[in-house]
Amino acid sequence: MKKFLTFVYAGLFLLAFLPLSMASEMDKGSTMDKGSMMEAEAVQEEVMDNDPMMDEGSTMEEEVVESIVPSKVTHTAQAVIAATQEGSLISGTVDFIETKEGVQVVASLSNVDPSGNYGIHIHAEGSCEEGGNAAGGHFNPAGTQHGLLSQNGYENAHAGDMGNIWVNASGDGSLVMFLPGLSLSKGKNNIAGKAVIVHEKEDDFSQPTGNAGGRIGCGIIDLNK
Ligand SMILES: [Cu+2]
Repeated sequence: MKKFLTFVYAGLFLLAFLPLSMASEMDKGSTMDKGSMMEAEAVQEEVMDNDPMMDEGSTMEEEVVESIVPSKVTHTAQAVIAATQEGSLISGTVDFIETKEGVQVVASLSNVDPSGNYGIHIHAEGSCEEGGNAAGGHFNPAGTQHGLLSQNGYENAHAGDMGNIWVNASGDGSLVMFLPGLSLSKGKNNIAGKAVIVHEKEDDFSQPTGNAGGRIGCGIIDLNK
């Protein structure tokens, strides 16, 4: 019991002070290693699960997204999405903005029909050949099950599991999400040079890959020079 309380207090402490300490760490120019980041996030999630006051899971994520300031950006990249099937007009961009905390994803699609959710993932290979099939399976350096990275984390989702992008009646879709622990420059979660695949159906998060069907759009994540 005492151990558990210590754990909870440590979590609350991190929740209250982590953003501050992270900011000061970065101002000093020192690097925060990924292991301790992941631990901190695991503790945060644990506390949130146990605390009914913190039921709005998206609130923290939105705060992180809003907190990205240009001076903290370390790398950026863009995948230009093009159709993989003849006759399809799908187009768009997926921008990736790296900070020391992770990568913000800003996706924008056009000419997608009909309205609905479309699975969107980072796949393991950097190729859009063969109708997108050359992109291989989901980017999954940790060898985990399929899920939604922003909710399930690296232990229960592939690093490439961005989930779905909602397309409206005009055929336009947009998605903004922050993925802690992804990188454009180093480590096993480096997504630079990988392919983004847009699927023909919704990712229903079933195993092994979300049952999202064929590949209608593809683009390679190219670092911006
Ligand atoms: Cu996919």
